[in-house]
Amino acid sequence: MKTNFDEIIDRRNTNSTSVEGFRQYIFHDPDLKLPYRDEELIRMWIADMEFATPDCIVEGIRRRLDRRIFGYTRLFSPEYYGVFSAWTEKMYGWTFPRGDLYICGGIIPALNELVGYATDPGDKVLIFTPSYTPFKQAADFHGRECVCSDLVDRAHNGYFEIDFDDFRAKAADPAVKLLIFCNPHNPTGRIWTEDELRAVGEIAMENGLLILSDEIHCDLLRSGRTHTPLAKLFPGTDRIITCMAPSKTFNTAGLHFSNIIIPNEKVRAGWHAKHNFNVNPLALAAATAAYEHGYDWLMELREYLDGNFALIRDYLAEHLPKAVFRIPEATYLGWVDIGAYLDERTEFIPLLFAQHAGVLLEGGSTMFVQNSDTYIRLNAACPRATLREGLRRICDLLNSDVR
Ligand code: LCS
Repeated sequence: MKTNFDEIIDRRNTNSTSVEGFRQYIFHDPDLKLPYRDEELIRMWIADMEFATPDCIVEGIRRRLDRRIFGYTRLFSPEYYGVFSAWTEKMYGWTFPRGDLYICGGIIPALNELVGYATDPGDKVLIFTPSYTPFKQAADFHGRECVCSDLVDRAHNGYFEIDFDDFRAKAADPAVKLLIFCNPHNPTGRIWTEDELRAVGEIAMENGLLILSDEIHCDLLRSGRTHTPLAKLFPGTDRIITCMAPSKTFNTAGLHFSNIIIPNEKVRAGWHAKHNFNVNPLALAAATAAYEHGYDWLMELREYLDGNFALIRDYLAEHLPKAVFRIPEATYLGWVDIGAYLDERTEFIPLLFAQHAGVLLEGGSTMFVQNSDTYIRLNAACPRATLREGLRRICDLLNSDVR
């Protein structure tokens, strides 16, 4: 492997949300005191990586820096579409017309906009739960009621599925007009099968729903897996809006750049009327370099993450045998049911681990909307030594009397 993913990189004093923002973001308390110094904490929470962005991207940004002027920038030349659509063709066997591609400063800002263009007052928005909380917030933000369909882990072995009876019933509510769909799914790590994707699309469309398919995790797969864009299975439909980004894949979330593919005229009209089309020239250079040159690095990253997940599986099996965990098919996020070890007095799982283990992680229902009371989410995109120490602390705490 050319890349040294074991390297520990100092992120202090970079205004990193992971390093400096956890008090506000997780605990809503900028003055929170913990019995650990900040540099002693193991950070396994927010979904960015402890790995350096690949050199090819840094070089792409550097080439753009050398042009020295960073004035207003928009997507005019066909270069970026060519590079990104070549990536989607190579990776997923799917492309889309150039005119459908829009750039936004993040998928969350895009969802926040799109819910407004895709729904009217009184309409409801459907999501699967547990969910990345900003999906619900995008509905709340517009005053649209959010309807949740709980995923089910029938055999309680960490394999989550859609409850299609429940989904069908909720999609049939005439007020439900929009599905925000996570493909692959954060936090359960599922890559939905083609049959599942077809069923989701068919049920949604039979009931006249639009679908926002958030595919931000689509490159972060276990080795040998493939991603199927939902829109690939429904060629010709204008009812699926696809969101992808280089940010999770290549650890560039701070550059704020995402691809929003909008074939739908109504939604596009709203976007054209209100969206700010400017893009950050350094982010555009980074995204272009990523999709043009980032493939080999990504394959190495996948291999390293495979190893990290094998470590989590083995460590938990040995030290926390009653935890329920399955290596996720996608994402770098492990979803672990620790219900067998929790005391009913535990009010906020992240605080338990921050105070008594010095580990920052997300967990419980307040962080994943619902259907996640006894779960923790472990970000495995860190050097193996960091991961090992995090696991040790988590297991030691759960095997002690403190919880
Ligand atoms: N969509 C999903 C499904 C995500 O998981 C995330 C980041 C985003 C969108 C963010 O997109 P952006 O606005 O950065 O383009 N997920 C995070 C998470 O689970 N914790 O921290 C960030």
